[in-house]
Formats: sequence, structure tokens, C-alpha cells
Amino acid sequence: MACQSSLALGLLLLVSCVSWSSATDYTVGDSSGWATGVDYTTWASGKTFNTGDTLTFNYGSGTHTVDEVSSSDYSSCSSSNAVSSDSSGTTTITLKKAGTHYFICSISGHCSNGMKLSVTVAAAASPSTPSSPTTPSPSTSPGTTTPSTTPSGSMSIGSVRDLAVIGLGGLMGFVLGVF
Ligand SMILES: [Cu+2]
Repeated sequence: MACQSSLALGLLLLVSCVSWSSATDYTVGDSSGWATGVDYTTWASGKTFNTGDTLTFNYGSGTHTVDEVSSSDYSSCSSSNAVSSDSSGTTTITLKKAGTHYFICSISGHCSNGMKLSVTVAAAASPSTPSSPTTPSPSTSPGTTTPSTTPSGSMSIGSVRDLAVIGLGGLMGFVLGVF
């Protein structure tokens, strides 16, 4: 009895996990926070960002800024055309749009000292992740998995379609016969 109810609960949790995909809050740099001398490319690599997730930048109020900038301004460390800027000490950014988002610190010299972060946000429902400019991982596994090509389903789809065509043809014939 108890076993059955826990199984039902487990299934419910599994279903809710699959269908709800709750938003994740990422603390930028983890315990290092938002500071100079931290490699944010390394921090972001291996993480999957989805729309609705949030980024929290922790730093001393007024000591740094979080500016969202364009791709070219990210490359050149220019904050003159920043989309948004905050220096409150705790900046939370909600990743609303899919695509690549760029953040830099506007304090002179900080961006060139590593205070720049780019995150590639995947659309929440899409299983395909856009190719992000991540560094290739050095760990190459020589043992490749066997390609499992299962042709199950293709035949049944075809026969269902045939049945639908036959059924539609029969219906058309019946309608034409009546009139
Ligand atoms: Cu800074």
C-alpha cells in the first residue's frame, strides 16, 4: 500500500519535472562572485542556460557594474552602448530571450581583466542547443557508443497513412454515390 503510493508519487514527480522544467538561478562565478581575475568562460562552459533562468552577480556595491552589451561591444570591452547597467552589488538578470547574452564590467580595465561573461540561452522547449563557441574538451573517449538505429514506428506510420487514404477514398466514394 505504502509502496504503491510512493510509486504514484514518484511518477507524479517525474511527470512534473519533465513538463515544468523549473527555472534555475546561477550565481555567476559561484563563490568567487563577479570580480577581476575570474575566468567566466570556464564558469559558463558545461552549463545549460534556458529562457527563464536567472543570473545573479555578487560584488561589492559600486565596485563593479553589470552591463549587458552587444557581441561587438563585448569583444571590444565597450560599455558606451550598454542595454542595461547596474552597480547595486547584487544584480539579477532574467534570461528572457534565447540566443547569446553578453555582460561586462564597465569599470576601466576590469573587462580586459576578465570581467566579461557570455551565456548562450537555449529556447526552453527546444531540445536542440545552438552551437556555442565553447572550447573543445580535451577528454576524448575512444570508445564510441554503438549507433542504435531503430526503424520501429516507420512502418506503422505508413500503414496508418494508407488506412487514412483508403478511409478517405471510401468516404469520398460514398458521398459521390449519394449525390
Ligand atoms: Cu569590475
